[in-house]
Amino acid sequence: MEENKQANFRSGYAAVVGRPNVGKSTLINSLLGQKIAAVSSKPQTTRLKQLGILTTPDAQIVLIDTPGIHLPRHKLGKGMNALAEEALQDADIVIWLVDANVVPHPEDELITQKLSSLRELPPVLQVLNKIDLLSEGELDKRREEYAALYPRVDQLAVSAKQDVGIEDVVSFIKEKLSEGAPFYPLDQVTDYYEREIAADLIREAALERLRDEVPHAIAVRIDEYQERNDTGAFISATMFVEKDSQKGIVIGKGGTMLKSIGTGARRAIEAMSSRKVFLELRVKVNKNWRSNRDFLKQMGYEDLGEE
Ligand SMILES: Nc1nc2c(ncn2[C@@H]2O[C@H](COP(=O)(O)OP(=O)(O)OP(=O)(O)O)[C@@H](O)[C@H]2O)c(=O)[nH]1
Ligand SMILES: [Mg+2]
Repeated sequence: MEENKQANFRSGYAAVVGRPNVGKSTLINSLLGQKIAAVSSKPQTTRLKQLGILTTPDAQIVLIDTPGIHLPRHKLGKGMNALAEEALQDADIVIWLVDANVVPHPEDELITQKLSSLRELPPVLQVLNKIDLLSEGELDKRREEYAALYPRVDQLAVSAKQDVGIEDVVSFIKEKLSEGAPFYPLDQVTDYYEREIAADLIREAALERLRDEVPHAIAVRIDEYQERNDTGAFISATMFVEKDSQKGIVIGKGGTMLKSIGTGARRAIEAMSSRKVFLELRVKVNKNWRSNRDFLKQMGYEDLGEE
């Protein structure tokens, strides 16, 4: 019996791609039933490829979260697109997420192009997200508009935020995967270390509280991450911005903004790690870091500085 089960085990990589802000990271958190990826209402929250590993009794689905595919304006943006394309090349199946509330955008056509240029075309599932925000009639219209972007594409409709339709996505992926052994230990949920997730949760807290270009000019470096058994964890981090004026905005009048970001981030890290956290945050200027290849490398955006 046990052997039989093992023989039918399926495994593979599912790349989750789409325009910025359509809900890719939310979908992955929902599929996993826990928060591993930063989510915010601002586009370009995800900067790196992050794995979300979903293991069930009969399958292991390695979900690849990717930065939103967009029209880039600096080295960081170009590199982010390149990472999303790399994920497409590694994928056994592509989950193409779109926002069902808006009509297709030129950036969606960019995705059609990228898919068409792949040498080996994996199965593609188009997932229409955020259906909690629209009516049945509108959804039918949107299905057609998005289907027109890609010949004979399979579609499902979900609300990643409200966990609606998520099981169907899992079933669809499982059906398309080939038999094979798991790639990762059965209890592993991501390839990120807790400190990397913490850095992203700090950035998420800043993204939610700041406006315009400021939040995107932030990079977070964890300087210290220490377990203190009796009091939880001590984390010290630096938020880098590109200009003095941005530093002022991030700190806020009398330090109120920095305090609010710190409180929000601390709560999110506590929820993620199920223990108390003491968080120390500071802000520094690193002029135009998003175009600085060495700094991008230092920050772990490894290959993002390449032309
Ligand atoms: N109403 C509603 N909002 C959603 C849903 N899914 C995601 N969102 C919201 O959409 C925003 C963007 O979500 P993310 O998961 O960060 O989107 P993303 O595609 O990963 O974005 P990038 O990493 O910036 O490319 C957040 O404010 C989410 O709460 C949904 O099903 N319904
Ligand atoms: Mg994301």
